[in-house]
Amino acid sequence: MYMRRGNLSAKLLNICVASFCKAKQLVKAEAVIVDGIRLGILPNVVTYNTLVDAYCRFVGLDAAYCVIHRMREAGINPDVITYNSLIAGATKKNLFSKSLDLYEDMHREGISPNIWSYNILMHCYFKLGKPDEANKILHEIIFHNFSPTPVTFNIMINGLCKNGYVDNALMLFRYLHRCRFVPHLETYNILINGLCKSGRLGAVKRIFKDLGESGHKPNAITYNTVMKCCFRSKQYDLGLEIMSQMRSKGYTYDGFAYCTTISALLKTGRIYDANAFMEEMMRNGIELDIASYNTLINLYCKEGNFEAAFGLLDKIEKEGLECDQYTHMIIINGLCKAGKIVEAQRQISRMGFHSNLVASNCLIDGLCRYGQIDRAIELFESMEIKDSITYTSLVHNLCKARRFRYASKLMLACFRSGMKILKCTQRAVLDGLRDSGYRNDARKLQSRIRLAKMLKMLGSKERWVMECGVGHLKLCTIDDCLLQPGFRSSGESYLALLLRPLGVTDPLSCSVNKERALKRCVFMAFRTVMMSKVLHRSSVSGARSMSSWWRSVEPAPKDPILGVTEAFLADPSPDKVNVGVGAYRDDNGKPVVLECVREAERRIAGSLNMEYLPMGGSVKMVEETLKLAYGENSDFIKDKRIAAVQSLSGTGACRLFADFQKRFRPDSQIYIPVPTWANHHNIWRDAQVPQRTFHYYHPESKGLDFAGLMDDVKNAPNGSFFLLHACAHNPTGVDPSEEQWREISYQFKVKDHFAFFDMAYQGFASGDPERDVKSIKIFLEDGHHIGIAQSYAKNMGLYGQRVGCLSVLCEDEKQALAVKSQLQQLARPMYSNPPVHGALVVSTVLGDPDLKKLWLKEVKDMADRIIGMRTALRENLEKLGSPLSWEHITNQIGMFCYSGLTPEQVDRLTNEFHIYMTRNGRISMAGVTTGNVGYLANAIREVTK
Ligand code: KET
Repeated sequence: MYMRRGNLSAKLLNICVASFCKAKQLVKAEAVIVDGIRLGILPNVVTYNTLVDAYCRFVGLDAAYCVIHRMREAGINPDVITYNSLIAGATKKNLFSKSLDLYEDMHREGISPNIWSYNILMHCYFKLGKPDEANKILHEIIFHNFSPTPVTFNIMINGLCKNGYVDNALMLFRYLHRCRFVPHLETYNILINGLCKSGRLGAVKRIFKDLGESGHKPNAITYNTVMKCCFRSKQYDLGLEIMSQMRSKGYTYDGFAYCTTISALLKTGRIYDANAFMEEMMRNGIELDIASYNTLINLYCKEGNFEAAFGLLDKIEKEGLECDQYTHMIIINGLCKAGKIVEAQRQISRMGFHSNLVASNCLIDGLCRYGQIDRAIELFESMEIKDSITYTSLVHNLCKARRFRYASKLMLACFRSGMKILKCTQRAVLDGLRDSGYRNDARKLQSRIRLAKMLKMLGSKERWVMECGVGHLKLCTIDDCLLQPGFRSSGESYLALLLRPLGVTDPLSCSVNKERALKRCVFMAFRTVMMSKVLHRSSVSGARSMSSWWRSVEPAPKDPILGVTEAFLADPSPDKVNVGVGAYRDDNGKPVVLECVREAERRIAGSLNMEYLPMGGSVKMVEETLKLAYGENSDFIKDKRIAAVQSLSGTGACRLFADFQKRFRPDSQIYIPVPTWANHHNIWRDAQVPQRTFHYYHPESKGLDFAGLMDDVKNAPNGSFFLLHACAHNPTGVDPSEEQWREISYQFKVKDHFAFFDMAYQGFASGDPERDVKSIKIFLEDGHHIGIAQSYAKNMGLYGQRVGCLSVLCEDEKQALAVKSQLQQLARPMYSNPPVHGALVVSTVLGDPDLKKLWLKEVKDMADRIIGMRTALRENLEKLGSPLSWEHITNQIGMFCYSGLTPEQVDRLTNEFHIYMTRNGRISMAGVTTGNVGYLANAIREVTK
């Protein structure tokens, strides 16, 4: 009870609600309203507006809509303030088009916008890149006799700058000035920033001066922006002056200000001042990011101040920051450039960069610069991988040392490896050869390079030039060509054919003046022969040449789950037991085809064609599948609010969703429980969505770490994506209780998180698919927009048929259609459309009441057999006198028992008892049978003694 009768008034109610809302305590605000109603004080439009605003800010638009709904039910209509909150809420979430829609709604309801509505609207138009529309709003403001507020002008100036109309922004600003309208300091800053981004230093200086005269005091943002502009335009002294003004005004420097100042000082050669600043920065404990450190290290290296550079390296380490790939390279490069080759080498070996291409390139460059070209050549020869920089820098330096013949050899090697060398370096080699009397070599080199380029164009590699060279096609110059016996026989008739139009009948005895034409023809003939040889070779020994393409490919690590099956299959022992993969077996350990599936197959046999399914898969199958997850009579299905496509089983559904998430929320992350199905990590990794984890399992209690889970949900940034196992959590077999699911759902609502349910085991938790969707039902009741991955691998035993479904619940039918079309677009380049057979089996089973009943019974039988095996395994272990507690075997649910066995104990089970399971100690209870449960219990007892 927050209120007592007696001192009540609607005003007081509103004050209470407003203070709770301000403190983000929406639950309490709601409680006050409830109390008020109970005591006869009804909330008025102000109360509701306060709530709407708070929900928009802290929860989300949907929640705010709920309030509006209540408001209307109470007979109070939303007003312009209500709508402004909604529009601002949508804008804050970058839903600019939504804001425009809301504005339209407001219009339709006959509510007139006020100046704030116009301001937000203008901002949206600018954000949407429609400055013309924004301009219209300004006219509308004036037309309706509203006075623009300072914010209006800020939005205008900012929007114009951001949309590339800096001059217009400047004009508007000047106009305001003339009208004696005093702009805010923020307006100045916005304009300075816009001008700075387009490099208008002159204008920046003028505005800065104006600002000084306007009575405003520039703040740290102003100084930083002006200074940034000065440095960008290379006006270092001016920039430094601005910075010192900032200091004299008592503003403290931040990391950015320090870095730019230090960089400017270094660039203008004031290294001591720079050092002093650096020391001061360190004294003040300013934290820098690694990119800033890199900039500073680079500047110090350029100045030759390696002591300072290494000092920074130490500092990075002390701060526990991680160097990125450039940090060490910058130092190595600096050392090499300064001729400190020994130090550079020491650094290389300290970092283990011996085979690092960039480091070696730096060394080559350094050695050459300081006249040690033979050592550079030695290093070059020892390098396994080289790039065009390696070649270019060595060739360039060889030319400088007038070693043209060696340079020409390297240049040719470079072209033959399919890389390029700078044109000016090529010219230096050719000119050098000619000047030193090797005219012939220069000519040969030119034609060989042309050939190498041609071969590259043909897509062949260095090997081809050499391998072809074993036979008669070694010749690379045109003159040589004509003298080769092998070439003559194959090329001559071709030559004759080509030369006939020129009136040349005997190509070898043509006159000198036809030489040019002849050479061209010979070259073409040579190319044709070469090409046929290349094509022939590649078909004969394609495999051999391939091996060099994939030289860098290492064997992939074994999959932690499917790798267990591979090892099991390879084991010849008759005693072997596979409790690795989550696949159901009957009591004889044999894979099961459900009776309902057999019957469905009988019914569909011969009746179907093999046409492609649509990109979204079988409509009927998807329809039936949605009913299983969302409920037989779900309104969401009726209202067509679900975007759903058939997927390649559960894995495919997860992957499709992950790709969708990456494409449309590219900056988002996914929160994954610890532990989880190992493939979840792979899926989101390959979709390039960064992963976070949340607490789920408590190893000591062998139950749910509910407190840890809730903390992680609360601490995740608002609007995060969470992966949840809908039921029968894999691998732990631990699910939240109904009450806990409700609390999770509530907290998700408060934090505006998105729940993605992976439901691979519907029916395996309780034996009844309908009861297993409890978690989803709770989330749906609470109004979440969720995503679901469904799979028929386990509950219909359709493992290898790859049938599943991905669904995303949307705001309305229009959105659902859009989302579905995008899901299909993602599927098209991956697999075009899903397989047809399994989908038909599913739709046949679920579409027929009798078969569906049979299916439900068979699911229950499978679940019951697993439950029976849990009891049997526990009893056996207890009978064998194991002193450990095995209670969790029967407490956990679903297909797996998360036994608590250590990886070493699992290894012993495999090596000594031929029992195969994943190294995290997960036992697939579906693989346990009356026949092997005793053996399994005994082995477990042995390794846990
Ligand atoms: N989600 C979970 C939680 C899961 O355990 C699996 C399969 C899947 C999705 C994917 O199943 P699909 O066959 O794509 O519908 N898990 C078992 C098999 C596997 O690892 O592929 C397992 O954990 O043994």
